[in-house]
Amino acid sequence: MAGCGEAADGRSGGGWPIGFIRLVQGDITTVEADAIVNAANSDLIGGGGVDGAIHRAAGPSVMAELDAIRPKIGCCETGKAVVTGAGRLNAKVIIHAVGPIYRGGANGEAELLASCYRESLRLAAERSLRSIAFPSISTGIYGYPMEEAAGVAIASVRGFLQQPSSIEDVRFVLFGSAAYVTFSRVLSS
Ligand code: AR6
Repeated sequence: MAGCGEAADGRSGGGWPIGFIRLVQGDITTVEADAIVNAANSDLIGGGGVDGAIHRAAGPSVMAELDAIRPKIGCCETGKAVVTGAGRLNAKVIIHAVGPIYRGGANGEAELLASCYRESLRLAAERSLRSIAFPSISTGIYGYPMEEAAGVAIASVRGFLQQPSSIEDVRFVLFGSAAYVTFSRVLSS
């Protein structure tokens, strides 16, 4: 299903070529990108949704790496992320970002969600990676309303892309047409 819809937000400024944001409707486990972002939980123990799908598709090496990371860091705070190899995914790394559980929107959710995107981009840029694919973090089991989440996600990525970095291609891989249409509307507004 990947690639059945696309919208793009190309930007350049000050002579420095900065990244493109693209929207794709589909399953992130089928996408090719230097970094694939997972919507993880702070225990890094896997779960349902895109987390379950990524672990199933990537294979056991990814959980084995998380098993080694966990004792060193305890847990991954909300808004932060950790990096593993990508197992069988068509990627160099998986960035496991922990989004906020939505509790009405007045509990710092937007800043924590924005931080997930910034941290993931920072970790990818630190590794000189060029392309990164995100799911819509927090909008499934964690209950973040899609329209609000899309606004935060796109603003956060646009903010990051204002600075020079290795990142050229940022894709949101949206599961289902409702998510795709919502992100398209927000991207073009
Ligand atoms: N490709 C792209 N997007 C997907 C896919 C997929 N294969 N599968 C689901 N989505 P969720 P969260 C979308 O619930 O809300 C897990 O148990 C989905 O439609 O995966 O951040 C973790 O372990 C939704 O729009 O993540 C955590 O405990 C978006 O991905 C918890 O869920 C995020 O939905 C994290 O909850």
